[in-house]
Amino acid sequence: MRFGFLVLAVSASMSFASFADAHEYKAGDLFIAHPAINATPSGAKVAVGYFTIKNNGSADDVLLGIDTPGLTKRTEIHSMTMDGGVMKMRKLETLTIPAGQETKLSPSGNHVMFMDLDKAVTAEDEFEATLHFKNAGAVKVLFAGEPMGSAPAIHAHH
Ligand SMILES: [Cu+2]
Repeated sequence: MRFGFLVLAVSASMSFASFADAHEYKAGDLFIAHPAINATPSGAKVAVGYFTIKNNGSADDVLLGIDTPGLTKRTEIHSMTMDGGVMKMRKLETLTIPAGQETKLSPSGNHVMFMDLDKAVTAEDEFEATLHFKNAGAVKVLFAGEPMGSAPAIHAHH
């Protein structure tokens, strides 16, 4: 158990240091706000992440993939659709970020899915990630833990 305690102590001090940041990122024409990851119950194998991207440019960009090596080797982009009253998630190979528009990822729409987790995510966690865009290139961000159930799960209005 001593190992577990050390891991907790390290992640707590990391999040303390970086919470002072505004938690927004600019990369070329893209403005990325508040990458968040939902806390999970213990034993959960997946966690949901989301953020908002504003594309201020005149060309579409494309999100090609996400790396989160400190959390999992497998991070995917998913769509969420209602099919006969059942929510269905599908893996998207890429996600287009249209020019001049704001693209919102959320637990009830397109989202990031962190797969094959071997430990629970807490609201105090933060995970470094690299977002890979076709035009804007590689963008380093932090996914900040959100308390369980804090996200608007059903409530998506566009
Ligand atoms: Cu998913």
